[in-house]
Amino acid sequence: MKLLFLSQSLLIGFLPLATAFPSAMLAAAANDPGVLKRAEEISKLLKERQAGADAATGVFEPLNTFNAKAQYVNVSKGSGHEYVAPGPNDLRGPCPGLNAFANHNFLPHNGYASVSQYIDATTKVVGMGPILSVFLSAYGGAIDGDILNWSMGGTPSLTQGGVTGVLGNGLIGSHNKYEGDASPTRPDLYQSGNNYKTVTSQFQEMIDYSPGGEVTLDSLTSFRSHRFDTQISSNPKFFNGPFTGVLVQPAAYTFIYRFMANHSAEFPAGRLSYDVIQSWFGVQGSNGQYNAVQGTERIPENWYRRAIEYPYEVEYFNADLLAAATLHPKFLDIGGNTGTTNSFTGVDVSDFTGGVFNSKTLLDGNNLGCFVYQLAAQAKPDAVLGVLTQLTNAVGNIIGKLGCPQLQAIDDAQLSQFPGYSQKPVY
Ligand code: HEM
Ligand SMILES: *[C@@H]1O[C@H](CO)[C@@H](O)[C@H](O)[C@H]1NC(C)=O
Ligand SMILES: *[C@@H]1O[C@H](CO)[C@@H](O)[C@H](O)[C@H]1NC(C)=O
Ligand SMILES: CC(=O)N[C@H]1CO[C@H](CO)[C@@H](O)[C@@H]1O
Repeated sequence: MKLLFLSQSLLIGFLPLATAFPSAMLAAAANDPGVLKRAEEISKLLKERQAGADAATGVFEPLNTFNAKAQYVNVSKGSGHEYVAPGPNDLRGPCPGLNAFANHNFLPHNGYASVSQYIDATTKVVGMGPILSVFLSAYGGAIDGDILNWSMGGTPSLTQGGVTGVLGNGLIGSHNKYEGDASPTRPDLYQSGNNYKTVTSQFQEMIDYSPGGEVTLDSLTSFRSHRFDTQISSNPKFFNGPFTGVLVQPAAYTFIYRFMANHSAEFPAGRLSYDVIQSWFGVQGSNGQYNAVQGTERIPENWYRRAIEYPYEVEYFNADLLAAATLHPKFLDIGGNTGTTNSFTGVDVSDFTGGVFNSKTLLDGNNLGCFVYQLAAQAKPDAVLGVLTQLTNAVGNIIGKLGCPQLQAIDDAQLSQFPGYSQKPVY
């Protein structure tokens, strides 16, 4: 049995974050006493079936605070953020949000950026909460780059990333570490040979799952369930990883509504029309005759981001994660197909985590949040996590805040039975 011991600093909890981060906001969020109360409220709504996948919306966005001036994102001509299509030397990858940011010069146009630049863009342009943003951005540095900088596409060339660019393989090269299976519009790596090009038919299916002209969190959650089942029945190497399946996969679905929807006084929590999602995903043509062109993701003109008062922070994301898993418990099944289609086998959560978590209590309190963020370490078993200060601080900040039971070790040998895990990707 191979045990991975998590570094001491990961377990301590509150460590100061680097000064570059918006520390006042972080401190305010970390001291918020309402976290558990809100989790209870949401699980009550779900148990009583008074709400669906969007149960968290009313709890986290109780008031209409729409402010057109503050939420408007100006991408019109002369703004400095007009759309510029990527050239052949620009890095673009599986994330439509980051691709769009680079196309609009909210991130460097070549697609290679520093952790601070990712934090700045995600918090300002779409209202990602600072703690979630620091975590996702720092994780990119640790997994995909050289800690300070990373590529949103593939491996940067020397000219794209300078001498520091040679260490990481970018988001495209992070299969099972950041990038995973059953994505909304991207294919599974071991089934299709690529993990980042938008598949037109998958985009069309997402629209078909969302009748009535708009895409909602409910429609996206049903679509995710369908994608999950489709990949089990078609990809012999389908793998639902502990981190990529349980944390990144839900983000790939909830971010669509939470970050891409347009906001207005009438729809303060957002309304995501076909036109708006089409632009964000870089899809040409019209319903029934779409043509997706990965890399051309675009922020629509006249678009209003989420409310300034209600950033999409860790607890909000966790609540969405919990709601989706309550509706479809299979989302939490860590495991995969064993080499043939429809052979999905799950690992025992309790065995996997040395008894700290088990599948029966995973949906209680903050257990699910604690589980997934501590698993962030699992994705980079070869690293001495103690030296990855940015990442360990970010994870420590989250698990300290959630009051987590301490995960001492992960038995990742259990995953070796899955070809989708044991096969090493070639980049
Ligand atoms: C630093 C912040 C971010 C990081 C590190 C990140 C990383 C990733 C990664 C690794 C994937 C691939 C996941 C998979 O295999 O399914 C992904 C997909 C995705 N991301 Fe991001 N992302 C970030 C911010 C954003 C933002 C701000 C948005 C929305 C504006 C966004 C929207 C999406 C969507 C919709 C997908 C799924 C694409 C598809 O398969 O259809 N992301 N992101
Ligand atoms: C958006 O930017 C353009 C170019 O700078 C400017 O002319 C326009 O007034 C701006 N729009 C708003 C609503 O601020
Ligand atoms: C966003 O909503 C406002 C208010 O309804 C509308 O004027 C604007 O055109 C919408 N933007 C997009 C991109 O649909
Ligand atoms: C090559 C490159 O872009 N390096 C950058 C990495 O990040 C640091 C810190 O933000 C920058 O100073 C470098 O220029």
